[in-house]
Amino acid sequence: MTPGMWTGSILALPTLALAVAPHARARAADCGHLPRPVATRAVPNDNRSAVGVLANGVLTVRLVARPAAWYPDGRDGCGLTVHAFAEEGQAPRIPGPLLRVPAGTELRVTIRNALDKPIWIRGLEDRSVDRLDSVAIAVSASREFRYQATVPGTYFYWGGDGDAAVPRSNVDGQLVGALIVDSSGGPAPDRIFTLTRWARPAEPGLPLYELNAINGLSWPNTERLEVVQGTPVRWRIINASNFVHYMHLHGFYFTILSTGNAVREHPRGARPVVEVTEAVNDGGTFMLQWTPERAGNWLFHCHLAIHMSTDQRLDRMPGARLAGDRKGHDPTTPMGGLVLGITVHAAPGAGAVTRVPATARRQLRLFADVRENVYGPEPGYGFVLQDDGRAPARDSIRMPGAPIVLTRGEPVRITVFNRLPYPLTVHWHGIELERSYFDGVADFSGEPGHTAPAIAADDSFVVEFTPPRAGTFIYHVHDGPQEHLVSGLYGPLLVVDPGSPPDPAREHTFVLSEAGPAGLRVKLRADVTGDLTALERFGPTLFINGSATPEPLELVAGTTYRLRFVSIPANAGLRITLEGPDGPQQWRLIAKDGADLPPQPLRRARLFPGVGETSDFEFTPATSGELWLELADVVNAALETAGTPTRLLIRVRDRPHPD
Ligand SMILES: [Cu+2]
Repeated sequence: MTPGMWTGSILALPTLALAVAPHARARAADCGHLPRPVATRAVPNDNRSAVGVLANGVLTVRLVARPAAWYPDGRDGCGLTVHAFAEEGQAPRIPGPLLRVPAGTELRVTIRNALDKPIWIRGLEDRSVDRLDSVAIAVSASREFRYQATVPGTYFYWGGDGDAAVPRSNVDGQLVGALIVDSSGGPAPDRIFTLTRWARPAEPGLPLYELNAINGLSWPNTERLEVVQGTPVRWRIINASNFVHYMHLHGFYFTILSTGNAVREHPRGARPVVEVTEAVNDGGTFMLQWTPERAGNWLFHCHLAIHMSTDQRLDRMPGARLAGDRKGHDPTTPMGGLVLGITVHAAPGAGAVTRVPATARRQLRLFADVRENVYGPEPGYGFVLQDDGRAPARDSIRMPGAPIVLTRGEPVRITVFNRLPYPLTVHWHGIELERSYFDGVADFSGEPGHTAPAIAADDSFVVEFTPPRAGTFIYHVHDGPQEHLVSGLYGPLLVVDPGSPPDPAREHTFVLSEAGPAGLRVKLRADVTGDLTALERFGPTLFINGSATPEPLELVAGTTYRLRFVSIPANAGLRITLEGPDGPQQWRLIAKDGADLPPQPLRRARLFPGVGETSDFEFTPATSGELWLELADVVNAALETAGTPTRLLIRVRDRPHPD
């Protein structure tokens, strides 16, 4: 959705060699692959309390930049030596101490450099400027930053080597802190979540590796949020890293109140976007608000498969004893990284969810199947709906999964049969489920003490819900190795208004994904080596509707179509364009993530779909001729593409004349 984001290199190439028993479980983490940190342990910072002394309109703070031992996987996890900020005389904090003041406050922030190199500080100045200055502090020197904070907003400050426009993912990647300037009305109750990143320095022979954290911690050690049903929640998200993230909320829509970066915040004003996934660029910020209307356990996470995978945990990095556990399902926690768990407690007096008897529900039977040798020697997976009295053959797969078409307000009961050789989870992406038990996060969805397990091999699981909103949604495997997703475990989920079934003559759905596990790996390898020619040699690395060579489509000139785009790659940055011989076509965005939008202008037909976003457009081809829908792989922050795009030919016919 958001142009300007970047979606290039995913710096992790998991080793595939070592296999461990699927139920192997580290007690204390095995950290022999990492040097033992020697610095003082950093305290994870939940950004709840600001530091400094505020008196007579002046905030006085003394900070020190120093080495710190960071434990993103919690007390018993592995540690890294990084650079971090501390209050003078206190333990270092990751992320750094929160600075929070009312607009008009004078800040007097002293920073002492206790690192063994000079550092450049950014972000400690008023936001009446267009770009931030870097201010150097020599080794062992101190410097006072003194200014009046006049512009309210969600900002951050950071240290690093010279010209870094955003914090890098090197040893300085945790040398960042949130800086909030509240408007004169005072702060609304909120929470602040800072996303930071670390990547292992490139070394010959070592696979590149990255990890990401929320307020200094990686799932399952991230804070478990406790909120009360019916009470609105307001969060400020600060992407203090050099990579884009696609932040997705389960079960609820949120409203974007503002977006911005370290310099500027833009309120969204009268026409806020309502959605379930927000792309936040490197160095970007956003503020969201949502109301947890339904009790239970829910998630907020980055939808990049790699950023929510166990690879994010230090005891799973390449070279670690547990590395390479790619095929097995880890029952203790099948995720890691940028994942927050939220428990919504029932409001006092809130009634139970009304139960609709199974017999009053529309019944669907959905099979997860496997077929050998679909991607070369590798199997393909797929979701198949039973459409007559008999179960489909065990090796019948569909790419992408069978479209599931539901009716708004009609209770449905979907029995999911797992015919894969390992446990399965299915998430109903964008659906406002009444009960989190059906949400598809293994051993988490449900209520504390009553959670849904993964669906075991050759077992089944019944999912019940009543979709309250018509739109374009996704269903997909949730936890587990990203190879499962890209091998076919995703499909479009359409909800239509009662009495308006989808009109195949007037609407088309395009599911966008990676070209199977080989396509995923060639991309990861190209990212790691920086050698994009591997992409060229491979051919198309992306699928439109499960194919790198999709069938042509026929449209009729002068007819208005609804085009639904479902973006569900594991990690790829995508660009969609619709062009004819005379150049780009024009279309009108009508819905995002399944939520209808207020009237939008006609725009150039180009889209940078984020991972886990859906977009619906209206398109009216003007004249007969040939058009191309092109799906390309975005490889850098400048939104440049590389490799062989996947193209779908659209033949536009003249409207038949009545004669
Ligand atoms: Cu991410």
